[in-house]
Parts: sequence; C-alpha cells; structure tokens
Amino acid sequence: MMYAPVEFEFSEADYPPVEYQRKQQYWDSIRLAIFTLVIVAIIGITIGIVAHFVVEDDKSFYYLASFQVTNLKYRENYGLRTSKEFIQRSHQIERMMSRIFQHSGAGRFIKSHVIKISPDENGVNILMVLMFRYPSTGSAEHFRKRIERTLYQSLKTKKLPFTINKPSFTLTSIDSKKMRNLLNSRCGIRMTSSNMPIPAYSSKERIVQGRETSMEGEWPWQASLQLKGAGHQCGASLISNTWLLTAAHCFRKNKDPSQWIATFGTTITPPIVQRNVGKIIVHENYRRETNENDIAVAQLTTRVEFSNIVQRVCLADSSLKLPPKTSVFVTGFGSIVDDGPTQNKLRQARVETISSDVCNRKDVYDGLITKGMLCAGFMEGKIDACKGDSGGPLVYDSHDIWYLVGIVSWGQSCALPKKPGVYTRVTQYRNWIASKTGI
Ligand code: 4AZ
Repeated sequence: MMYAPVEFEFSEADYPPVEYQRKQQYWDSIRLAIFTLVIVAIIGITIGIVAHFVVEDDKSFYYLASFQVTNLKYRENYGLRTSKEFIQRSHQIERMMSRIFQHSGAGRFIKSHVIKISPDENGVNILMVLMFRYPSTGSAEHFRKRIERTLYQSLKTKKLPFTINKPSFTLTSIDSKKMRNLLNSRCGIRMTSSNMPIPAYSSKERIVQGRETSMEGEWPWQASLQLKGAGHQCGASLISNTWLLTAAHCFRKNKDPSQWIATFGTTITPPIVQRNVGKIIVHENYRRETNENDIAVAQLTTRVEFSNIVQRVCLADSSLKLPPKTSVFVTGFGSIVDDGPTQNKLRQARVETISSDVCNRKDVYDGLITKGMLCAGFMEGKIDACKGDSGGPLVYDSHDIWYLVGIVSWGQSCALPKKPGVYTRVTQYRNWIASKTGI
C-alpha cells in the first residue's frame, strides 16, 4: 500500500533524531497544558466549594425590642398611630436606633419600626421591631446578644436624645411571620416578598407617561373594582381589611353590590386575591354635574388577609396640608391614552400637587375646583391619570409610610397642558369616612 500508517508510530527507527525530538517536545507541551488545565479546574472547584460554605448568603433576622424611655412624658395621641405626635416620636426613636446600630459591627442594620408607645410610670414604654441582616449560618440568639451589647455600649458612649432605662430593655427574636403581623397592624407600608422595605423612590419617576410597576407589593392597597361580565371599571384603595375607598362616580351606572367584585395584585388577570362586594355607600351629596363629593366606600363580603402584597394605606389626618409641588404618586389600571383600553398591569406615575388658586385660574379650570378637590399633575401636561384610573389612590410618602391624599376623580381629557388631574381631597372627608366605616 502506498500510505502505510507509519507516521503515527513515534519510534527512533522511523524518524531521524531531530524530527523525533520535535514530535516528543510537541506531545510533552500538550500533556503539560492538559495537566495545568486539570489542576486549575480542581483548584477552581475547591475554592468554589469552600466559598459556598464560608461566605453563605445573608439572611434577615427580626427582633422585638421593648424598653422604657424615662425622659419622655406620655401624651394622649401616642395611642393613635396615625396621629402627628405618634409619627414624629416614632421617627425620632427610629432615627436614634439607626445611630446606634448603623456602622456598629452589630451586623447590617436594615430598619426599625415603632409599633406602640404606651404610658409607663417612669415615662413611656416603647415596643418596636428591629431588622438586621446576618450570615445565614449564624444563630438568632448569638446575634441577639451582639445587638444587646452594641446597645448597652451606645448607652454609655453616645449622647442619645432619649434615656433608655437599661434594666427595662428586652430583646426577643421573632420569625418573619410574627414580624409581618406586627407591621401589618400598621398601615401604608410597602415591603418586598422577602420582607425588605421598599424605599420611597426605588420606583423612581420613570397611567399616561408613567411606568409599569415592577414588583408585587409595590402598591399593596391598590384594588380593581370590576362589574361582573364587564371587567375593570375603577380603581380603589384598601383602608382596612374590609373597606375600600373609591369615587362616587364609579357607581353612577350600577350601585348593586352583588354585581361588583374587587381584586388585588399588580395584574387584573390573574389577580392575587378576589372578593365579592357586600355594601356600597355613595356620598349623599355627590353631584354629577359639578363632581363635588366624588367619594364612596365599598365593603368586602369577607375580609382580606394582610400580607406584603395586600396591605392597607394610611388615611391622612384631616390637618395634613401638602404645599404646592409636593411629590405624590398615582397608580391605576387606566388607559395610557385618552379613550384607550384598560391596562392589565398596574401603572404608576409621579405627579406634583398644584394649588387650588392656580388650578382655578381662568386658563386652567376656571373656578371649578372646590375645597373638596385637589389638583395634581404638571402644567405642561404629559403625566396624568386617565379613564379607568378613577377611584384609585393618590398617595404621599412621609418617611416610608404612605398616606392616601386623593381619589382619582376627573379632568379635561388626559395629560393635556393646563388641565391637570383633579382628585377628591381625602383630608376633607376624614369625618365622613369615619362615620360610614368606623375607621
Ligand atoms: C375618567 O374619565 C378620568 N386626567 C379620570 C381621570 C382624568 C380624566 C378622566 C384625569 O375616569
């Protein structure tokens, strides 16, 4: 045969010495390369395995703290969580906790929330939850001791605004369910599914010209009011585990509660939770022609369970005054162009409050804005609520607690220049809401 396979057998006999040496070197370097690769792979895998066990993911740890503050006198309104007094004091105490635990070496301090301020013979008693992140391999008890040490150290070394009575301080580790229940007894809190607070502007400015919400639980009080067989009609806000606040004009065509359902979640289909409506109360003085008193409440037949995804919004105190150009958010499933279709995914938009004086100008709404109404949007138009957003919430963020300040009510078309959205001014109806719902 002409092509005998001798060239694959590397023996000195078949090759001149130089050629043989070259081939030998070639195979040696291939072997070395393979060997090096195998070693590198083994080292890599070993490092990966060790890192997996050593640097494991952090996990959230929750604690319930109770302590006396001796340099604070109890005030009646501390018992009311939505009162200005409770909110201001809570924030001062929460800020003090940040000072104590941030950069303290007691782990990664996430947040604290005052749950209760109660009277005590020596001043007041504070009940609050503390959230930390630690490596998931550690024990809650071990971290509890560390947190306690950090606090005691701070009592000695830091000048703090409140005097904590050291012997009264107790710290108990709680699970995420208990923590959720404690926080859920509050209102206006936005949480991710892993119990991390959603920071005020995680959703940035980014309805007409707004953006889709990105997370379940971003606006957990938003509900969709639907007529059986005809789908989404209006938005609404959850204000307790059975009551929704919405606009009166949503029930213009149909006031029969048995024809309505309410859904929760960031999509209309599929919803996270669905309930029948048992009762509809429209404001007695709602005027269709002038849009005055455009407010109604609807009661669900069965209560909803609060979670990170379904949560009530706080009702602002009737004394809350928002100066012009305050940032507020409107959310809804309404159309994104005038006369467009309902959106399946919840949308949000940041708008700004506009004073009634400006809004009543001849070139704006020419005197149509009454004291029960609130204008919000932009004079140049572009960002606005629209058809289908009606009844939905306009909310204001005060230190990560969200307050309902408006109900989407009316406007000339959507997002036109000098025609901002008009909302029912919720603070004007605080007593009416209480008289109908007890909230
Ligand atoms: C509506 O028809 C509607 N641009 C809601 C809000 C606005 C306009 C119309 C505000 O339900």
